Amino acid sequence: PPVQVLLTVLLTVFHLCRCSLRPRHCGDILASGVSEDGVYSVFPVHDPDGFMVYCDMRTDGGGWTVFQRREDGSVNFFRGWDAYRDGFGTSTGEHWLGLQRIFSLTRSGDMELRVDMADFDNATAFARYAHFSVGRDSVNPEEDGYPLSVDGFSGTAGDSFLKHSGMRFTTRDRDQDQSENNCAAYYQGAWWYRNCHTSNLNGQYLRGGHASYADGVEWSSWTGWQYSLRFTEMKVRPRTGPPS
Ligand SMILES: [Ca+2]
Repeated sequence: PPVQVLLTVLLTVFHLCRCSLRPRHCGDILASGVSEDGVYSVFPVHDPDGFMVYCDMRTDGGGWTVFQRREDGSVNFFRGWDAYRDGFGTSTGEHWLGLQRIFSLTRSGDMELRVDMADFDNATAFARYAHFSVGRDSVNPEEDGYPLSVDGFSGTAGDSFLKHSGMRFTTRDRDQDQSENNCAAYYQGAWWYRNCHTSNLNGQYLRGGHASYADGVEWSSWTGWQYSLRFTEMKVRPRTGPPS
């Protein structure tokens, strides 16, 4: 009947407008017709003030909201709790978006995670996880330590993240890992350490092979514990792909 058709049209238009004006994440921005990589404002459902993010609109269909990037060692990643909670660096370069924002992005929908990586010989690999969230079941995510929930691996880099699922975030000044030491201090990073890690993407930017053990930008299933990657990027989008 015409009334139902009209309603469907109106709802579609309303949805498109809402997504264009107040996109929740880069997936909404892509769905509104924008397909250029770059920095955009997003407004997660429970974060009305919004914030700026870098959108990867090309990789595997695009619509990825980037929350971590390493690429040249220009930004110091060996920082304390407040910095990891609030974020640091610049969206177009090396940065960490911040645990509170990652929580905002992943709390309301079922997001997938993609980790893109490159070494110093221009080889690339990726890891993808069908389910990813931070602090999703927490009443107070910061008090809870922004626990990681990740599942459903696929990709070419091998899995170096599943063993971290369920762990709280540890920084050099807030030890929430399962080691008698502080894994962040020991491995010069900040991560959802257990005892201690199979990946350390916020470690020191050591530029390829290094003599020290596991304190660089490591993804052990791809390059072991003594190779610091040239490039890493962590990004999320809705698991079912960009909404239409
Ligand atoms: Ca400890």
